[in-house]
Amino acid sequence: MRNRLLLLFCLLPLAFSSLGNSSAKANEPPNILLVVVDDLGWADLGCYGADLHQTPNIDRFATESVRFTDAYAAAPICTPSRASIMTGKFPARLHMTIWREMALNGGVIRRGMRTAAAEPNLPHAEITIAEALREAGYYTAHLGKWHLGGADFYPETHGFDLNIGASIWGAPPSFFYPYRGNYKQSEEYRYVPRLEWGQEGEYLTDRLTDEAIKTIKQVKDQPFFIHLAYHTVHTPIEGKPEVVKRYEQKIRPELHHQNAQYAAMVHSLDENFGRLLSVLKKRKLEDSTVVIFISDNGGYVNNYDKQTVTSNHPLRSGKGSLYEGGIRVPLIIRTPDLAKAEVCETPVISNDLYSTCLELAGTTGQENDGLSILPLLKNPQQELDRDELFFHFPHFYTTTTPVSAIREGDMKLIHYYMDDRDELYDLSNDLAEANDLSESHQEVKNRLRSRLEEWLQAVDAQIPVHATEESK
Ligand SMILES: [Ca+2]
Repeated sequence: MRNRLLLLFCLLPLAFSSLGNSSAKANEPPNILLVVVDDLGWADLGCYGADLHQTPNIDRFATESVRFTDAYAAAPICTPSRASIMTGKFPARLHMTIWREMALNGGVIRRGMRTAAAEPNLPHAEITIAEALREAGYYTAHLGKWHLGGADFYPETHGFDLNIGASIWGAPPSFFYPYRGNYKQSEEYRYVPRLEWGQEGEYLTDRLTDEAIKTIKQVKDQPFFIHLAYHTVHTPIEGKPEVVKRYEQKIRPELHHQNAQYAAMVHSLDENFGRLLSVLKKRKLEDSTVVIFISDNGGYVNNYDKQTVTSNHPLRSGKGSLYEGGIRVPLIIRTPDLAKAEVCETPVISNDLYSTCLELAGTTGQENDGLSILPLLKNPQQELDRDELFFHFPHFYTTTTPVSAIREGDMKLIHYYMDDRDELYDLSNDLAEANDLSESHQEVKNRLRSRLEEWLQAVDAQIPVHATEESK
């Protein structure tokens, strides 16, 4: 892998010069707008088959872009997935496998198993995507959710010129100004930097978009990297009342999606993404801006306010799980000069965004576990020089017990630590992971299991242990 990465870095200048010359500023690094949505499920958008949610702006954007069917978040929850985007590394290698509040507790014993210890903060030794881009002359802005550490690890300490809204918290207590609401679990005030001044009734998704538009307008004589990390569609599930009403009228028993509040959140996300795109158009920045749209993990399938939040149908399970519903996410990328209106089925992973963005910018960052997917943006029918994807979530969540997984081609093995059990699925004909082949395909199972073990060792993954074995 290391040799491959070094080779990739050597080829970077060549790749960049062949990006295309039709843009107004040929051979100048493009602006990069990276939109990360929180907990948006694979099936939550119209262009991915949503049946209740209406997302005309994102759907239209997909027709101008490459839409990935097999894109993965590197983890089934927020913090590790976001760390993978910032560093290009697997969360297992970073030891960032759970959110900060849990990581601060150390490994905890549940159901007789001690979960892995984890790193609560994004280490400063990492060269983040923002640091590498700033070094290359970019203006770097973070807006919205961060969740990668305490105040000493905020975006401004990790290469961002601007931080709007990032704090230690993973979610606002309310999506309505002043965004702290009546937080039920504690009396704490969740401070949200630079969003202090607002209007009564103001909605966080609108506000973050306003701030992003202001940022786009303010950047002069520099390409920009804007990391717009919407808090939506994470809990609390709160849509705008007038939009919720509209979706309440549309719900039918046969639909997979049944939550009007959530549908309204997705609707507002789409509306705001549309606003961003029209600002780029109006300011004639379309020819010089790469737009990337991704979610940080699968859709949340638990209840909120006594109602199921979303469905990832046809995928199994959701956030927290290593079944497809927990890790497969929407990913859509629009480049000025490369492929349009294409669908790419090659598996890619959130770590890949690091090398992809840096290659687009004509620069390099640190050695990492991802690959630039620029070849797929030129020709979406291509394959990447990579046989496997790996996942490691050594913790409990409502949807899972501690677990690791490997996907090789269409075969996927999931290993559960509590009962030392493997499941094997063929995604080519069993997207729902309903038909466990571990008994009938022992040879494949054993091979994938040993590849998984090799990888866990290679990245120094923290492994959960049975509490009874600790004293041995
Ligand atoms: Ca998330």
